[in-house]
Amino acid sequence: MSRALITAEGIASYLKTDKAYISIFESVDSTNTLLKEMALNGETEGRVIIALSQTEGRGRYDRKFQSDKGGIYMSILLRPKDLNIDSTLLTAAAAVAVSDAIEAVSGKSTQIKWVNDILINNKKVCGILCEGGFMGCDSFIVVGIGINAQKSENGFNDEIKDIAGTVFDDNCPAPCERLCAAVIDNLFYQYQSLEKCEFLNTYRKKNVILGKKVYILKQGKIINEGTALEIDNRCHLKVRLENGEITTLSSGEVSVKL
Ligand code: BT5
Repeated sequence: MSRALITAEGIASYLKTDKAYISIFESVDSTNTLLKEMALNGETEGRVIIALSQTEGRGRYDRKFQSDKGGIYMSILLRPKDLNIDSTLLTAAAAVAVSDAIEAVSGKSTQIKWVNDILINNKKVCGILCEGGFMGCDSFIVVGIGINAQKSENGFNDEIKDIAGTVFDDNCPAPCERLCAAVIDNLFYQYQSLEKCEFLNTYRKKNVILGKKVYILKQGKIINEGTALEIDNRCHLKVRLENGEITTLSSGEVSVKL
């Protein structure tokens, strides 16, 4: 398998934005953890940490995110002035940014699964974890993006081998630097135009969940079921429950059979 080279200079050669400051690490525990620490120590908006593997890659609810070599594990630091920007909205905008970037660079079509998964052919190729924090009166958000660019040496572990996929096929050098640059450019574009919510149309259109039967989960256990009706302007999901009641989910877990 030929593994793509990823360097900060290589990514910079494709970047359009001048707002990103990129550091690359061979391996870290979690790029989100590292960047949150840096944010608390005063790091400025636009710092991007990319790791080629993570030992403690995290998903939501502290779930593990398999982060072997072959993937791209990226965190981007934002310091929004507008306190109405919440992590659900930013997660959705980031999902559109990444899915557009993957399509542009790989030529494959992607779907989004509310709220934070990107799929190719119904397999999860990317997960997004936005985490916020405060430093005095200033707030920050770390946008964490894990992309299965290429297969790892040992493949996916048993837990995810049936649900996970990769963006690029084996045996040809993957344009990972171009993908990183496209993700960063798209994310800054979406972030800067967040109040216009331009991403919402695409987010709704690409979402595999609308109209489908969904199970609402809590700590991995089904607590209710219904039909996904719509994604509102705050990217919350409206679900009609079996008993006819309508509930709105702001985040959380839903499972859908594709
Ligand atoms: C996510 O959580 O999918 C968010 C993942 C965010 C990872 C990035 S990598 C850079 C930054 N640093 C971090 O430490 N994290 C962020 P969630 O929706 O909770 O999904 C987690 C679930 O996805 C797991 O329970 C598995 O079922 C599945 N999963 C784990 N690793 C995966 C992988 N590599 N590819 C596809 N699915 C995976």
